[in-house]
Order: sequence, then structure tokens, then C-alpha cells
Amino acid sequence: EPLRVAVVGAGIMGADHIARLTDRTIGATVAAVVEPDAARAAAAVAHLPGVATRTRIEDALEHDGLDAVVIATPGPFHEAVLMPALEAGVDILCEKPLAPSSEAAWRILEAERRTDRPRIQVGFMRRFDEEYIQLKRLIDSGDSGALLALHCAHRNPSTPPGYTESMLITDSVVHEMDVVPWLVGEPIAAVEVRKTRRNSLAPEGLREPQLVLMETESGLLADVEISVNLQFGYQVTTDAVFERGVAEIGRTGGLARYADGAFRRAEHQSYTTRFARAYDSEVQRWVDAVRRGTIDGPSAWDGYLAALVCEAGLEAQGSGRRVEVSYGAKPTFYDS
Ligand code: ISE
Repeated sequence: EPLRVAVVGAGIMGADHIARLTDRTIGATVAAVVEPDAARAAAAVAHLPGVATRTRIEDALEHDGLDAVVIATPGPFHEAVLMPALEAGVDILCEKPLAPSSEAAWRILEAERRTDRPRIQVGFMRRFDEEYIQLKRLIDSGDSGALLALHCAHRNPSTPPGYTESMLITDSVVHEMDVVPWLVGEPIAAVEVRKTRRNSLAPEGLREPQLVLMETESGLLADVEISVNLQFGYQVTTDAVFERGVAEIGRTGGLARYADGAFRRAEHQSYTTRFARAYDSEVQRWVDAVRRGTIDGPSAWDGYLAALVCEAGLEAQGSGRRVEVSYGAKPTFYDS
């Protein structure tokens, strides 16, 4: 029997996950779409006969015989879906960020710990991207010597309505705040944010690009250029500096074209294509893991750590100063 999954939120990411679960994922089926916007809900299930649409997660949990839930609403709405889903004992793939504050993330951890085992996987999809995986292997192998520094660039073509300066940290750089500790193998100890010249093409009131400097526990520095209105495309790159050389990922681009006296290479326009394979792998591995009674990827604990780093990042963004991050001990519930 395929896993019966409800997708909560039918925006860009929710719609993408509905298509993925329907067309490409083995062992799962979309049983319900939870979406308060009626037009969006109808569009999401237009080609999916028999899939229920609900306005509240509670109704789907009660009526649709769910095994699992994929949460793809904006971050501030995650907790309201996570709580009843945990209560109902279903498995959960929750898009990033887990929650908008470490307090909210902690409440989620407490609720999860009242269940039998980790039930939440957080959608930090970069950990499933083939090039990130290769870079992590290179770092772990020591083949290029010790890792000395990381330069990251995180570029979006434009921002959706409602995108605010704090979202540079909580929505965008949160990806690096998860993937840098994963690559380096140690937590972020401090964050600093500097603001360079403003892009006049950004919506009014949005001061960007910004440069985020993260420092890991043993003193490795990772800088992130976050630019979200660069007009040209969706580009996420990392250059890793080792004792014996440099490695770079994310510059794969697409079709190379020589024409009209110029060289052009197509660039992605959205995370849905740039990380398409990563999302496919993330969701397939999650489905396989859920069927074995476990998770296979970043846990709610990782989501909580990222929330703590985000908080330091927001403080650093406001003050212009270096802000340290401190962590409590990891509950044994999250070991293994
Ligand atoms: C968006 O929510 C994402 O997760 C994208 O990966 C990121 O590049 C973008 O900046 C975010 O707004």
C-alpha cells in the first residue's frame, strides 16, 4: 500500500511536491491537499481525481486516512500544522525553515519528544544535491588537505511580494546556515552581517545585497553573498578553499551557446529547477524511510539549530556587530 500523504500549502513549493509525489515518487500517493485558498486548492487537484481538498489540517487528519504530511506553507504557519500532525502520530516532511524563532522551534521539539521517535524531517534540500554531496565527500576525505574557508553566493532573480529584509536571513541564508555546519562538521559559533551598496532594482525598503559571515566552532569562516534581485537567474554556488587547492560547486548552468559574437550559458530561474533532483531524492528517501519507521535527513533538531543561527543573524543584521550563538545539549531522542 502506498503511503497516504497530505500536502499542506499549494503555493509554488506545495504544487511542486504534489507533482513530484504523483509522478515521480515510488511508494506514496497524494491523499489530500490542505489549502485555505479555494482557487489554489482546485488548481492543485485539477488533474488528480479522488484527491480531497481541505481548508484545515485537522479535517485531513480526521477524514483522509493519512500516514504522512508534507508541509509547504510559509515558515510562520508551520507550527500550527506540525502540532496536530504530531498529535495524530503521522510522519512529517516540513519545508524550511522549521519555525520563525528558536522558541517556536523548541515548542515543536517538545511536542515531538512526546511521541515515540523523531517524526519530523526538515526540507533542507541542499543536503540531497549531488554536488553538495560530492563536496562533503571531498572535505571528509582530506584529499585536498584541510578545509580553510568557504565562499558562498546565493542569488535570486527577484523577490516575491512581501519579501522583507529579515527574510534574507530567515528564508534565504537559512539554507547556508544549515548546509555549512553539515559540510564542515561543526556548528556555527558566530554570525556577522554587513550591508553593501543597495541594489536599486530591489523593491522599496529592501536593503540588499548583504554579506553574511559565519564562523564555525573551530574558526572556519564562511561568507555568503545574498543577492535576491539580480534579475538574471537563480544561482547558488560555493567555493571551498583547501590547503591544496580549491573546489567549486553550483556553476553547472545549462546549454552553452555561441552565437552573434557571444558566449551564453543558460542559468536556472528558480529553486524548483536548480534543485529539482535534490528535491526528488529528498522526497523519495523520506518516503522510503517513513515506510521503515524512521527519517533520512535533517531532523527537527537541525531545524532548531538553524533557528538559533537565524536569530543571531537577525541580531547581527540589526546591530552590525558579530553575534555569538550558543546551543544547549542535544537530547538523546535525536541520537542516531
Ligand atoms: C526561498 O524560500 C528558498 O528556499 C530558495 O531556495 C531561496 O533561494 C530563496 O531566497 C527563498 O526565498
